[in-house]
Amino acid sequence: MPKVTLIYPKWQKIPEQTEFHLPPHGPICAAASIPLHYAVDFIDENVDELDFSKGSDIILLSMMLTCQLPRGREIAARFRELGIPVIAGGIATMLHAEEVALFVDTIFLGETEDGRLASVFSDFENGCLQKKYDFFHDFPPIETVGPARREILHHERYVYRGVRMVDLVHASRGCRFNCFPCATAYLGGRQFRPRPIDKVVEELQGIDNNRLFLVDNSLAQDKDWLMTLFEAMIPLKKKWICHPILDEEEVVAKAAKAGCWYVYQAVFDTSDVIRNRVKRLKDHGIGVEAAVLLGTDNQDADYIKRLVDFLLEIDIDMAEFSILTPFPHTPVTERYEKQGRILHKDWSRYTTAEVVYTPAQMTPDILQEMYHYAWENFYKDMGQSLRMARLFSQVVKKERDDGSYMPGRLSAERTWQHR
Ligand code: B12
Ligand code: SF4
Repeated sequence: MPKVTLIYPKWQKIPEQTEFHLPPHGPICAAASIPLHYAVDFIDENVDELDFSKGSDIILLSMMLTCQLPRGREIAARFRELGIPVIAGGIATMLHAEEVALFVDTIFLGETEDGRLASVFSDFENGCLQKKYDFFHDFPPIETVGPARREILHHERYVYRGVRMVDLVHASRGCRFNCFPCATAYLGGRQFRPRPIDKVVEELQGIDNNRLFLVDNSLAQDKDWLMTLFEAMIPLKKKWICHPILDEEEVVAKAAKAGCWYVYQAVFDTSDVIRNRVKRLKDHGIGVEAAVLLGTDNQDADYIKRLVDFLLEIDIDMAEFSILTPFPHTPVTERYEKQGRILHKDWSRYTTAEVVYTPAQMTPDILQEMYHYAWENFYKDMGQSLRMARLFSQVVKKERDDGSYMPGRLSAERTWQHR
């Protein structure tokens, strides 16, 4: 049986974050389009060892983040020295297409479904692999997106303190908004592409994990579809986390009923809009993790201090601080390029933990200090593990209440909660 090695290169995590790894989603979706007569060996370098001597007929390199590029380049070079062809795909390949094309045999731009990746394999088998397969914005019909191939993951490695990590799934692709720090508008052409609800339900039912992460860009794009999706999810009793949800009472209430457990909510100011949004979620028993971008043009050091005070005041459950980073093909980068504010393009340092541009109202050093200030001060009185434990106790309670709790996890969770 011919063999494909599918590799997700490692990168430097934000040092302040709790050290855990989520199973990568892009690669296992791409894997679902690999012809079935290939054996697939999946290596997520963040948790698996990559052995260059193991042998493979072809390498698929999947890169999501800009900071994966330097390692992706090293991996590609080693395999190409061994005479094994390397095909790159994924979000970072699309965002850095010209650069990636220089270090692999073939770049694949776009999504793999509806025969797109199968055509590449057929060229490979016929000895006529091309340099570039360009399906960028030529999206496959959304109903051709099937379940991700989760069986290729080494599940036992996505465990933190004895607790199995969430499994990832998406109910839609694309996003119709165009926020300044985000590449999604470029990647998805501002088209919201919801999957048919029955396909989503079928995929959810097939996942042997009660705890999920709906990685859709935004669950605030189409109210009717959302309400139907949440209604269909209620009987499944899955518990899930997600990016922002449409901030309307009936939608949040339905999300909670459908098992929403906590939300990553972008917090960009100290307004009543944010305060009320967080309150609404919490009133429905949904935890909130603030995703806080530091260094926008309206912020100075005092602003960041006020933001941290505000998060504590509204009793947000968790906060993840990241430094605004000018990733390629985002509105903010276009502006900073014109203004000559980008300091360098050493992609390994584009981790969002390091300042790589000149902020408007602070020096880069002050912004860097304020980043550390934010992490330290938010977690000063209650550390990350304890806050995480509080969130976990909420999900355990929900599971106990509706009978979906898996008792096998009990001891691990007790240990976690008492740390
Ligand atoms: C889900 C997600 C996450 C998840 C990732 C979970 C995981 N383990 O996979 C979480 C929430 C953890 C996350 C974190 C971050 N993320 Co994020 N994330 C996304 C998001 C919303 C969706 C990605 C996804 O899964 N899509 C669904 C899959 C199915 O699509 P796909 O990956 O494109 O895969 C398809 C094709 O590309 C192709 N394909 C994939 N691989 C391969 C390989 C080959 C060989 C081939 C042929 C094809 C192929 O096949 C797939 C099926 O068609 C994107 C936005 C977006 N719209 O893409 C941002 C995005 C990728 N994230 C981004 C960022 C900035 C981050 C953070 C740095 C944010 C932060 N400051 O914390 C962190 C980094 C992690 C960390 N802290 O260390 C940026 C990347 C910017 C960049 N250039 O690096 C994006 C683009 C959003 C943005 N702001 O612009 N993220
Ligand atoms: S930040 Fe979220 S809502 Fe805004 S464009 Fe990106 S994915 Fe869409």
